[in-house]
Amino acid sequence: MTNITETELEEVLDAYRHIGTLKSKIPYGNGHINNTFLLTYEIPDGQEKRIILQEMNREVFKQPKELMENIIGVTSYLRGKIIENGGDPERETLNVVPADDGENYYVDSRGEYWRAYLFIEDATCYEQVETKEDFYQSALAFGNFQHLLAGYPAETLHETIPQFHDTRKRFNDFLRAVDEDKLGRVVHVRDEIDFVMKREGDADVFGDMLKRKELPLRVTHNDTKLNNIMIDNATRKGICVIDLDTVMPGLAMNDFGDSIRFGANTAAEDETDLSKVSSNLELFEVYVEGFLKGCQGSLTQTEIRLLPMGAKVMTYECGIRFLTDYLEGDHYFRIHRENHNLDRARTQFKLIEDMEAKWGEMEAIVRKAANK
Ligand code: ADP
Ligand code: GN1
Ligand code: MG
Repeated sequence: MTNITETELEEVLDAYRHIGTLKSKIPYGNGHINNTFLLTYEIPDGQEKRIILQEMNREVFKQPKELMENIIGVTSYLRGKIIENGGDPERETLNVVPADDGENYYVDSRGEYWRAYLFIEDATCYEQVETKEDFYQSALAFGNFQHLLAGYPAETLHETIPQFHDTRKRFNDFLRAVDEDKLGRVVHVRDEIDFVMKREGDADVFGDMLKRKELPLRVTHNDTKLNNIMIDNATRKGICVIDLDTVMPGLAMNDFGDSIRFGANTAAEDETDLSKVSSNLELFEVYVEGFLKGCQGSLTQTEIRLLPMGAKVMTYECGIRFLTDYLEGDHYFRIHRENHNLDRARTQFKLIEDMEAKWGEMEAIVRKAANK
């Protein structure tokens, strides 16, 4: 990710002049990966039009053209489904706005890739759950997203980040970072390293089952944080799933699990007071109910049984990724303060301890919801 100057941004804005007269531009959102701006234009009829402009993170997404092919493929497919169901395709999926030259992305003179989306109006991205009902609606929407994409030709999707949720690979990358200790930070995180090492077995649970063909690969979102869904301000429904950069073949439990990791946390992902961090079982329960309903009976018994494991594995993997990035000098996740990735890793490990203490209850909640 690069820091862009005003002149560099001007060049990009110049490539989208057909939208209207630019009134304002502000950095936007709390994503850790892309560089996002909210643009407000005046259009010929005198009205305002808002656009999301993003610089794609090229350290993370090495093949931006292929990434955009995925986005266009998936959003066109969803558009068809939304129209079939009588929905509003301008609000219920992302819509790429082409540049002046008609391309779906713009490459600036530094070689950085940009894209624009219609801004989804009258809807909100939450950083933390405010009501149980909102969380239920987000579960319904993420479950339904997976259900809607069940017929998508998975073989046409590019793998935008190879082995994205291969937890064993993440574990091995972590071991390498510890071994190399490029910044001499290992000495500060001995306890965290021990924590990860003790749970090494969790890195292989899903990978081993996949090898034994006990789990189906589905077209999944793979980044199902609460702030990757827009909740309609009026109806309070999960109106649109956004951040489609990682839509790839994956596991249902991981989509479920990443939502629990982030949304059922009683504190922020980067909370430094760990006494505030726990996994809320009431939120876990509503999410299980919403997700099963959204998937509309498509999950196998094995997948359902493994939902708690999905929550644990996603939290473990994410904790490992934050800690690895801390050890390697914070080049992957955007940070806003010193030790930010370490703080994020610590919240993940606290969540795991809490889930381990609540394991029986989590399994009972899933059994109850599955038998309803
Ligand atoms: P990142 O990969 O960095 O997380 P996202 O695509 O999730 O990037 O975008 C960052 C934030 O920008 C989102 O969390 C959301 O708040 C906002 N955002 C992104 N796309 C839209 C959109 N089409 N309409 C409204 N807000 C959006
Ligand atoms: C990143 O892009 P964003 O902020 O929605 C990351 C996820 C992590 C998450 C942790 C492409 O999500 O995998 O779980 O941060 N996305 C990518 O908050 O690596
Ligand atoms: Mg995001």
